[in-house]
Amino acid sequence: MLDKLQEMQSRAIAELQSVKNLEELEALRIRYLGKKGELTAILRGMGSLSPEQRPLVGQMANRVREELEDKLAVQSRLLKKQEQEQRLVQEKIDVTLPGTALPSGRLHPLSQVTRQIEDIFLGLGFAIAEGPEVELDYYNFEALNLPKDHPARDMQDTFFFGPEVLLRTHTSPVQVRTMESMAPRLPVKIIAPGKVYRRDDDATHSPMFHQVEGLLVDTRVTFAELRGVLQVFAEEMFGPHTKTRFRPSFFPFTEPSAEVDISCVMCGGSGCRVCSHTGWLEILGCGMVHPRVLEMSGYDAAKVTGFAFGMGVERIAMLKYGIDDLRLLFENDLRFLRQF
Ligand code: 2U9
Repeated sequence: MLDKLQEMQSRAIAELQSVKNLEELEALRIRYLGKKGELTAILRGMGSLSPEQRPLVGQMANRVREELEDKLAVQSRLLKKQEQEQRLVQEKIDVTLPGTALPSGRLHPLSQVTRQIEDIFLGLGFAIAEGPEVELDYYNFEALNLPKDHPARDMQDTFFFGPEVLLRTHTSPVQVRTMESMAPRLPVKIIAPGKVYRRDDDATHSPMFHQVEGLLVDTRVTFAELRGVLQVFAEEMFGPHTKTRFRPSFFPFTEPSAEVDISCVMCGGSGCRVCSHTGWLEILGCGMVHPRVLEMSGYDAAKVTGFAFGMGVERIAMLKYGIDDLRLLFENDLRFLRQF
């Protein structure tokens, strides 16, 4: 049995010299020292030995195991080093090469336009105000002088959660809430950007869209100042040659009220398909805040005046970028969005 062990050891050491990689080395280890390996098999045969021989063979077996384990460890380190050196030669990594650039994301065109509008009004001294999208009937309608029988209150136009709770149909409740919390302090000079909801869904209407409304309340605020502010806005948004015109209109919350057109962004005013050959494009509505609206939010209409305006962000974006279908803004098709 001692001879058998000796022979096995010599054979294992000889084989070890010709092992070419770590897989072969592991296979060799299992073959000789594994649970079902040769050494285990030899040790199993010890049962037939005499009590004198048994410890001798046991000691020898342990020595063989230790020696083989040492040699395997040495060979393993050697092979690992060789494989690593080979990889370094083969891979030839040039750490000075520039990395692979990741495509950078961008803001949705509606977010970009909203920020442009915000920047223009921030530059004019307005602050940005925000408020809830789920609103009370009082802030969305009542406080804005929209009487109980006004068509905008119809279920056809408004998403109601209950008799007094709804999705805001404009951002005006933000201005009402701001006035209510500030009164009687002056000036109130804010814009209210955000999502609004109306029960409309076709090529030119989306049930959710974005507005930016503005409000300036102070002593001696005039319609002339409203015109000046909106002229600056039009020029900064659509270019320095942009003209504006005001047409009389009606809103329950402003008196007088007006609709504002800009000279056509496509033809400059000479008339084209975009402006239906009128030379003008409607961009927003505005007016002097109705005295009843001022009073309801805690201001003395005999002492203060105010102007307000409201615009649809989708419409501004479509005019600015020449987008002809509102739905493109909501489909999230990257081929479209990547253009902005
Ligand atoms: C308060 C008082 C007055 C906000 C105003 C408009 C005129 C207007 C439309 C533009 C396109 C809505 O998105 S749209 O369909 N808005 O024409 N909005 S004046 O007037 C206010 C707001 C708040 C306290």
